[in-house]
Amino acid sequence: MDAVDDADQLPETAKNDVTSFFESAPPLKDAAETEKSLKEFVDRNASLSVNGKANRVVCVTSGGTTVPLEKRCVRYIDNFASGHRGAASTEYFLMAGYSVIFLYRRGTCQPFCSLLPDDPLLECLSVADDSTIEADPLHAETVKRAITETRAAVADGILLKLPFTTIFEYLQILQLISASLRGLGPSAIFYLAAAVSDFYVPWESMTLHKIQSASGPLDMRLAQVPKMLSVLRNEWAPMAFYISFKLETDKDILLAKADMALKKYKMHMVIANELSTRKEEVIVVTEQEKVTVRRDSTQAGAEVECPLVELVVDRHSAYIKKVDP
Ligand code: PAZ
Repeated sequence: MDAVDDADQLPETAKNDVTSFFESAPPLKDAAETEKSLKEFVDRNASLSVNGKANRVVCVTSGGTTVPLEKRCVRYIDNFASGHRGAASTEYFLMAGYSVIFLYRRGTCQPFCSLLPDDPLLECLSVADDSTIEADPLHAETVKRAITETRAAVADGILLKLPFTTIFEYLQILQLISASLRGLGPSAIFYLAAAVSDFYVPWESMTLHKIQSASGPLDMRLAQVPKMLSVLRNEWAPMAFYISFKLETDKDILLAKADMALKKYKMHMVIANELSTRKEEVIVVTEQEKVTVRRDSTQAGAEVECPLVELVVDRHSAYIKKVDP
């Protein structure tokens, strides 16, 4: 039977699904190295505590997870996420005094790099007469900012960047992050902006070699990714402040789906957005309110993440006051 008496506990089947997902996943490369950097990062931020309260840390997830179809992966299922939301939000959280664990899809947008052209290596660098390489004057300021801001944040121990590609890596690293943030209690935020696959091919049923087209049309059954948000929220780091995102292309179902996620996963905030307008506006859904947050279109370069992060910081402060006065 699925149901349990205590609403705060997860049904046994959900826990078993999660356990078997992790047991059958390929081992995470560099797991020990990731754990070590997380420990150093969190210890450092705990030591930066003010008035006995830990420094605030946010885990921002960004970009989309891939679903490999072969173990020696040639083909995979992917999604549209560019990582802009996560990268821009990271900048605003850093400006607001938070430390950020940036869990991002390899190759997607990076904090402080949004103004760089598409091919920064070829477009931002030029070769001088004496063959030295220099920044093209047109992009010099942007390049300088990207390098200095990123390096300073990493060197100061307030930005930790952790890359993922597959759904397996994403969930494994998220579990490590939650274990290290658990001790920070309400000072930690999970800001889950990544677009995470709902379906996957379990590792044990995946073919080793490239799928051959000679065998005719591909008939493949995908399993459902276990509802990791429940486990994260209820078991891995239950005192943290949770913000998940809900993306739809049909605006008629968007708010109902966001409301459902709020209740089902006991999120503190769900950010509802539509694919085509996601850079212009989002709707912040909480138990008490629905607030539309818009980009300031009168300001060149203004981003919706600026007022959005401001609102999140405000609600997080109220949460900390409530649970840890
Ligand atoms: O990465 P991006 O800036 O292109 O897009 C951001 C987003 C739409 C992926 C994010 O706002 C979001 O809604 N993430 C959750 C998607 C989902 O419903 O799974």
